[in-house]
Amino acid sequence: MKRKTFLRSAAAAASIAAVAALTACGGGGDTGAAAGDGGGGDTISIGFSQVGAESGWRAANTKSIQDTLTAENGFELSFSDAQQKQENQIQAIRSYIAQGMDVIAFSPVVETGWDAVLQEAKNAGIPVILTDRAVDTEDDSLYESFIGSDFVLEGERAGQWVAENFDGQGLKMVELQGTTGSAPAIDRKEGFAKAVEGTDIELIDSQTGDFTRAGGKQVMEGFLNSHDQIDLVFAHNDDMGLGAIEAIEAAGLTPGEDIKIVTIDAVKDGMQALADGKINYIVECNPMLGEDLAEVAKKVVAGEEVEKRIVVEDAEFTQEQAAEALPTREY
Ligand code: GZL
Ligand code: ZN
Repeated sequence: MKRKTFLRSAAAAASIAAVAALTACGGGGDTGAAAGDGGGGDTISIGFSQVGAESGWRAANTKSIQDTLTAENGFELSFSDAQQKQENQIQAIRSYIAQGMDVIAFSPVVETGWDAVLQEAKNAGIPVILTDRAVDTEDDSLYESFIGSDFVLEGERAGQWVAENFDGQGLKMVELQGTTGSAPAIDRKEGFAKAVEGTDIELIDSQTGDFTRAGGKQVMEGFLNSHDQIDLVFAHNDDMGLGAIEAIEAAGLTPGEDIKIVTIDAVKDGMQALADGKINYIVECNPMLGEDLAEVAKKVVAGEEVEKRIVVEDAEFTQEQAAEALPTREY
């Protein structure tokens, strides 16, 4: 049978031309052969596994990453949303390894269970950058850098404000924890508890609302049903605080007055509730990590030294400060 040599050779010629064009446009003698090379010359291929879309903070963080890791900034971004499931993140990281990305970055939904997949990335010669949340690992050579906030300090700052303003009144407090096992939930709880040690504020209940509004509302409804005195809510993020406000109002109480609320994040909706007097204090958690990630990724690909831990600045807001800050707030 006549073989389709013509078509095959035409196809072969076309693909050779295509590869030649690619490497030609790559300039700088880029062979595209190096492990993990996206093939496109000085464009950096980066795979990013995001926790999910659980909160206003996460939306702002995703926007910061997608607005910065753009083609005009020299990146080819592959972005995936794990719907807050660790197995989805591990799957995404494995696919980035298989695609031979130049860099992999992710925000680990929980602290533990990453060593195996990080070792696979290391074996493939693909550097990994952590953003936002940290991992607990014995071997910190498994990632190049962590970029994010100091969550223990955020918890401490929220606790200090509560201690300064509410000690000595015999207040009873409930806590809406973030995602179980996540660095922000573990560290914010630790920092806050340290700051209120020695005060007469009594923590009467604590449960996870998984960083979502719905979770915060549901858990707060439960707290209101099972406790006859609640004076104060510490919510690990604004979104759970906003859910708690809905539950408190549904119970005929006034949030910010009958029940004081302190949260962490300072996203727009939280700051609006703060300005409206429904929240009493917010410690910021800066979600704008895109610029730092882009800078660290470029250095890592260029083989330059990068800092192991890059801590971003967080502010804090009273109700008056929120009203002032809102008009110009970026997120
Ligand atoms: C903190 C981040 C947390 C936010 C929540 O850096 O991981 O996850 O505080 C978000 O709003 O869901
Ligand atoms: Zn830890």
